[in-house]
This record gives sequence, C-alpha cells and structure tokens, in this order.
Amino acid sequence: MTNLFDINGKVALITGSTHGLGMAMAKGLGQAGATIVVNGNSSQQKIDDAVNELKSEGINAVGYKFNVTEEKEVAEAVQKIEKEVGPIAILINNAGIIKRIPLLEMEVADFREVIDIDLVSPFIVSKHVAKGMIERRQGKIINICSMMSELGRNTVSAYAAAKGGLKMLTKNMATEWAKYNVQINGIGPGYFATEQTKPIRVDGHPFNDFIISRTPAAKWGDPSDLAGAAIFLSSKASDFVNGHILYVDGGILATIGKPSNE
Ligand code: GCO
Ligand code: CA
Repeated sequence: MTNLFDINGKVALITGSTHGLGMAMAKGLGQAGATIVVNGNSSQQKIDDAVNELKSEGINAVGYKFNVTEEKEVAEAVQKIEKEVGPIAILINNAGIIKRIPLLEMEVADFREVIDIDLVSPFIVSKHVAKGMIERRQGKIINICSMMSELGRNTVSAYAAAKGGLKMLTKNMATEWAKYNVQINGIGPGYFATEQTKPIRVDGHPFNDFIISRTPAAKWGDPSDLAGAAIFLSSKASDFVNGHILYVDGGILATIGKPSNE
C-alpha cells in the first residue's frame, strides 16, 4: 500500500529554520524522512547548531546561509542547493519578523523592513525555486501565514499587512502554477510558544490571559503541533489542494470569543 504522507528522501528547504516554528517544521518533516535544508542569515554558527541538532535526532540535514530578501543571493543559493543536495521538492517560506509598534509611531523604514522580509522574500524565494519545480512538474510550496492574515491587532500593522498579502500571494501563486502540478498552500499558525511570542507570553501578562481565553483549545500551541499540517501539505495527500490556508490555531478563527464572566 502506498503511504499518501510519504516524503522520504524529498529535499525540503525551510527558510528561517534555525529556531522557532521553522525549526519545529524542520524536525517534523525530517522525522518523516525528508532531507532538510536549514536556512538563516544571522550567523553561520546558528545554522551549524541547528543542523547538528537535527542530525542528533537522526535527521538528514544541511545548512545554507543566505539573505531571503536579496534576489541574487537567493538565485545563487537555490542553484547551489539543487546541485549539491538535489532538486528542491518542498519549499516552506517561513522566515519572518514582527515589530510591535503603534501605527502613529511606526517609522516608514520599519514598516518597509517587515514587508520586505515577510512578504517580498516569499515572492523572491518562490520565484527561484518554482522554476525547477515547474520544469519537473512537481513541487510543494507552503507559505507561513498568520492569524494576522485574517485579523488585525494593536501594534502589528506592518506584520498584518504583510501576512494578509502573503495569503493573497499564496492564492495567486496557486492560480499561476497549479497547472504544472505544483501545489501552493499556506499554514496559518495561531498563537504558539516561541521566542517571538515570549515577551507577550509571560505568566500573569494580560496578553497571555487574553490569548488563553480567546482560544477554544484554551492554551498556546506547541511548535510541534505544526508538523502534521506541514507533512500533509508536503505530501501526495494534498496533490489536489491548491491555494488553501490551513489555520492551525486551536480554534481562534472559529469563534468571536467570550465575555470575561463566562
Ligand atoms: C502578535 C504575535 C503574532 C504571532 C502569530 C499569530 O504579536 O500578535 O506575535 O503576530 O506571531 O503570527 O498568528
Ligand atoms: Ca520565529
């Protein structure tokens, strides 16, 4: 019997995967048998540490340092990876940043930086990886969206604009490339316990209590909760799923929430 979820031996490039949700998805796909290409841009040391962490769990992993916002660097890296590791079968556009600044205080440069990393870079990386996928008539692209692809929140305007844009970029990529047997979908994580959410996750912090009461599952997500969605959208199981955003959010988007006395 063929296993619909089999991704054994497939090369998966995950941007921004030295830590956080990227690392969690690297572990998930790696444990399912994929060869993981770790990417980051801050330091070679962080990449080496991430690769070693994956290897220590028996996962095939290699690391490539490049800046996802620089088209030339991306083009060269993609060529190098395909030559040295193999054709990229799975791309997860995960690299992203957030700046929590009220709109009126946000500098234009800060706004642009968020859009550049969170929205322009998935376009750049996909453009270069999709060329090979289209030639081979096979590929999976997963864009990491957010609750903020659907909802606003105080202080995260640039992030919400970028993630809303990424949702629509996902649909447009599916529109143009689905006919080449390349499936492009998104994962929209809810609130997960990562470094990025550490400042707003402290016990007793009003935001921490707010998120727990706002989430039907009544807790923060554990990064490993994303593995199932990532494997599904990377495997044959999703071969006719196109332009869909799979929210993994403990039910946040299913409900309007509840008053504080319930
Ligand atoms: C915030 C959070 C979010 C999460 C996540 C939610 O400040 O509201 O950091 O933006 O990172 O993307 O889906
Ligand atoms: Ca992160």
